[in-house]
Amino acid sequence: MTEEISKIGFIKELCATADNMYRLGWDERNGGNISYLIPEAEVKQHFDCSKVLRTIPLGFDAKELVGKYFLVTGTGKYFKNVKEDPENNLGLIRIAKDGVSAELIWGYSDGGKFTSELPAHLMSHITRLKVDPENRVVMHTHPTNLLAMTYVHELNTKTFTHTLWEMCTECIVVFPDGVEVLPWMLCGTNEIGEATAEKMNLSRVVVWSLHGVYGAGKSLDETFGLIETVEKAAQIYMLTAHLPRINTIKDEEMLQLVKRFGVQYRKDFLNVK
Ligand code: 2HA
Ligand code: ZN
Repeated sequence: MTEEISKIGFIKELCATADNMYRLGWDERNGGNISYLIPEAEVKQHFDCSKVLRTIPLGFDAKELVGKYFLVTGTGKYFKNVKEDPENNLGLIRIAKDGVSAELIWGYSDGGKFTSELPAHLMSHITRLKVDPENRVVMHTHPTNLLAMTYVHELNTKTFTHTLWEMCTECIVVFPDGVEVLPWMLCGTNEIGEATAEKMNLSRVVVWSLHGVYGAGKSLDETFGLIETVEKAAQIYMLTAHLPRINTIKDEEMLQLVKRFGVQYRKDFLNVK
């Protein structure tokens, strides 16, 4: 990393996050991708935004994001390598005025481009910004236990969420909006992007069955922490699913938690009156 680039807060943060996710074993090979909305004023402190290196077609219409800047992991790039060489593995793009292309301001230095999952990312940003104007991050990753769980648990949003909520006391407080579950779908397409974004209306976490997960949040830390908590719950499930379960967190107890912490939860996901 060159001295100057390593000092830029949002690049340093994304490098640290990708490195952390790689170390957890969630992002093998080129698995996973992150997009991070950076306010224009912050971008302009470090980059000359009048210089466009290249224009890259998006393959879909993102007119609602025209003029917005995103730091995005590159297609085919490994999370393992982001920290060592951010300029090659990351790119800073601005959604062009036409809404269907991206202007490259910095990065993808070997001639590469953004992740093939950009439709799912940008469509999810559009949805989440309507729900929460402070949303800045969309993160896709392959957490081991959550992925394993999609092979052995019913793929139903309500029952999947309920099982996760039962696995750690804090779950219903950390993700009271639950996890939405999508069936297996072909990745990298606008169709899976649209389905993911649609689910993001209801929840900040969307499970891609037999593949991985999407998470959204205000910061890299918050989004990472959200997925980390879901993954921890899935880990407890995978450690106990084959054993007779003699204890659980009851719905009445979860109700005490949501009242104590004052969170809005998916009421129809609990079987209490
Ligand atoms: O970019 O994880 O879903 C690699 C992936 C695709
Ligand atoms: Zn993936």
